[in-house]
Amino acid sequence: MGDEWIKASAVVPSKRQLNWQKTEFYAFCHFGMNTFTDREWGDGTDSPELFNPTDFDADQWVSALKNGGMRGLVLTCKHHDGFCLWQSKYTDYSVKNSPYKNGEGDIVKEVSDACRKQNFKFGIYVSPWDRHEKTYGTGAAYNIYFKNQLEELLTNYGELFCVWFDGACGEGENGKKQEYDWQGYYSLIRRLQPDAVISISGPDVRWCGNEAGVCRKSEWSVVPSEFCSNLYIAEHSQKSDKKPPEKKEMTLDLGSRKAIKGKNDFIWYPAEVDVSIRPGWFYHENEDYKLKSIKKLEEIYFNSVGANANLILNVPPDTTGKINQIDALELDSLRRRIEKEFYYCRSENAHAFASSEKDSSHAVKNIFSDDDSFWQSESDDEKPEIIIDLDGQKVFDKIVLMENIATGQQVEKFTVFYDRGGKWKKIVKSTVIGYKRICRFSAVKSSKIKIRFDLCRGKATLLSAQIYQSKD
Ligand code: FUL
Repeated sequence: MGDEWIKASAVVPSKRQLNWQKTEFYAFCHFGMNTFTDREWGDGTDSPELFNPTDFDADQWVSALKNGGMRGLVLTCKHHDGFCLWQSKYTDYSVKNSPYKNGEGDIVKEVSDACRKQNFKFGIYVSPWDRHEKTYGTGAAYNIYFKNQLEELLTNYGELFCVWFDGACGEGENGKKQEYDWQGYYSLIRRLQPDAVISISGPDVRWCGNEAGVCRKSEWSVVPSEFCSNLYIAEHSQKSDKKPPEKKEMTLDLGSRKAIKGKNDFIWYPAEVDVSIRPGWFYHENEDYKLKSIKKLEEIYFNSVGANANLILNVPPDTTGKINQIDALELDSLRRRIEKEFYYCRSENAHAFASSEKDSSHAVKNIFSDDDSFWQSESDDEKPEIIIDLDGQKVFDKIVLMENIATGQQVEKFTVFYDRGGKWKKIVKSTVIGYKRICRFSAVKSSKIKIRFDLCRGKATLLSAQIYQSKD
């Protein structure tokens, strides 16, 4: 006991997890029966006749989301009401019995085609909890049904970057109880879409634990494997549409040395922050003027993408079948605002010096390269330091650090200083870095920066360090 952190330091991400992490910011599109019934959770009894987008335009979705700075989208192909947005062979409760394109339409096809056309990643949300399907709650029969549907989605719509399984279930104590064949679902996905991550009720991506848009201050991607158990996930997921999980309900420390004491088994299980641009997940006209402010969205962005988590921001298309202009405009402003934050790159002509380098292929100059090369300290360097010379006095208000997570997550504590009249002055004192840590502070003017790695598990690494100034 006491050396759990050594074990944790050896855990690395899979290739699919690495690729997912690089996606950083993408959209959730909640669209389905609830869009037309003005509800959040349907009970599976609403007539397919109600599903009737009058001006459906998937290209418009992708353009609007791309213009918001996002890199992909995840579509709710089937929500808890069981209504399918594709022509499933296994149920009548789908678009085939709706007026949309006289029952000939396939929303999943149109959205996935639009994504591919615009080089946008595409992922699927399929709710395991199904309130329409009769076999739900009977065990094997429902599992066969679910796997059949999954197979349709996994084979007919091109490459998927993510399969999002919701842990929510509102059946309650006396409701139906379905034993899900999780391992069967997962092996089907691995076989048919080996590059897709399985998120939330799955082994690849961890739900941050709330729907308020915040992750932990110290978000570890390596956690004890118990956090990936389906039982644990179900217990912490939503049980009613009235009360979304809040931040105060989540466990605040999953991965620190203290938190992992006495644990034996660790996994790479990075966090995703899921939050909606509107109060609800589905479109409701009466929420048209209740969008989160740009300031709030920007804060969410920095506190997720900038704090070692990915951000899935829900933008629900409206009853016409388009992303509402209000949301599209907001996304446009958000992208502009974030671009302004990274207006000047102050590390363009910079040089770096390190207290140690493992060898010449792990030189500190690698932190400014765009490729996969990275810096690594010597094993006997207890408190490695990097000094960045900015090539003259520069004003800056941000430093973006990235560990080389392909070799694990190592940094536990670090401090950043700037040179003020020949003395080092502290500007940032923080915990984990992980994939990305965006440190923001009031603008300073200086020609040098020092990064000190105060506590690391394995050897400190940096894939990249960039210094920015925002435009006023
Ligand atoms: C929750 C669901 O119950 C909500 O309706 C929504 O889909 C959200 C992303 O997950 O658990």
